[in-house]
Amino acid sequence: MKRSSKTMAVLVLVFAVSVVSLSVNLASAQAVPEWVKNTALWYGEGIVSEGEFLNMIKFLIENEVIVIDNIKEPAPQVVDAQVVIPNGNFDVTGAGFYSPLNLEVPVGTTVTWVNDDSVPHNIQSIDKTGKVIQLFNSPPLNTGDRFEYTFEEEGVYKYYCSFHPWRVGLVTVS
Ligand SMILES: [Cu+2]
Repeated sequence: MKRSSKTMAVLVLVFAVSVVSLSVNLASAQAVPEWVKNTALWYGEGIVSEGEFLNMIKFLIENEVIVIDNIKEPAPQVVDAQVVIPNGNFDVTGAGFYSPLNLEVPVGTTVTWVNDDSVPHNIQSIDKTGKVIQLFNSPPLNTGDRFEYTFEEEGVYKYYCSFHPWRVGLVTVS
């Protein structure tokens, strides 16, 4: 009798420890509905069918009680279609190249240029020989100003700043 009550005490202790760690794990999870617990119990006892048990798990996934990361739809790829004109871009000896110097985007992307430099710049599309063409041509952009252009056709597009013509950048559309 004494031995069995000792065994009981150990069992209770083990049970208590496992209950504590379980409730800690579940502290941030959503509550599991009572009927789900019953379904699990009844499934274990052979009262409900495997189909019902699996439906219950489906319910838990659909209602995000169980979250499985790789089942979720991949988020649409956000194309970073921004070109920063960095501080110091005006300086012919500096390294203030457009960032990125060659922006690669899919067809239909709207590209935004942002002037982060302390002086005005513009964006002028140029042909292969460096001559300005009327395709995407911005007014002077002061610090913080933006300019947008949507590229509807594939190609490699060159541009420069007419104030600082040594600053040539590329947009590659594919
Ligand atoms: Cu410039």
